[in-house]
Amino acid sequence: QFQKPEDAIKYRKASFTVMAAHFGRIGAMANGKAPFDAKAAADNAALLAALAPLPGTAFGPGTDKGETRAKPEIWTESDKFKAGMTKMTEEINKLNAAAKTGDLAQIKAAFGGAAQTCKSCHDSYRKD
Ligand code: ASC
Repeated sequence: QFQKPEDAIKYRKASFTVMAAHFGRIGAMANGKAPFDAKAAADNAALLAALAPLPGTAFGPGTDKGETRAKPEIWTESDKFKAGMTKMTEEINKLNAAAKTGDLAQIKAAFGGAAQTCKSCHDSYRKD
């Protein structure tokens, strides 16, 4: 799938970067820092749902070294790491469903759940 380990590392970082941009746009609305725009929320959430499965495909063998903050536990506890990635995609799918309703309260709740899954993997598996 990737020619070289550094290609996988670039790919996963790029996908997280794009996800953070779209997640942040919903977050700004959820946190009252930007006016609520139901269509923008739904568009951003739909993109996120498409993007969420991507980064997890790029943590294969040999991608633990190089320009990465990935901790070795990703590979030594790979079942737990994969479960975290699955949980993240599930919470993003819930956020997408919430965003389709156009109801800000539902979006806020789902945003919080999704953000928690980002944070928990960062706490366990990312060097600061
Ligand atoms: C974001 C972003 C993250 C998560 C995380 C949630 O907007 O870029 O990595 O939310 O900060 O705690």
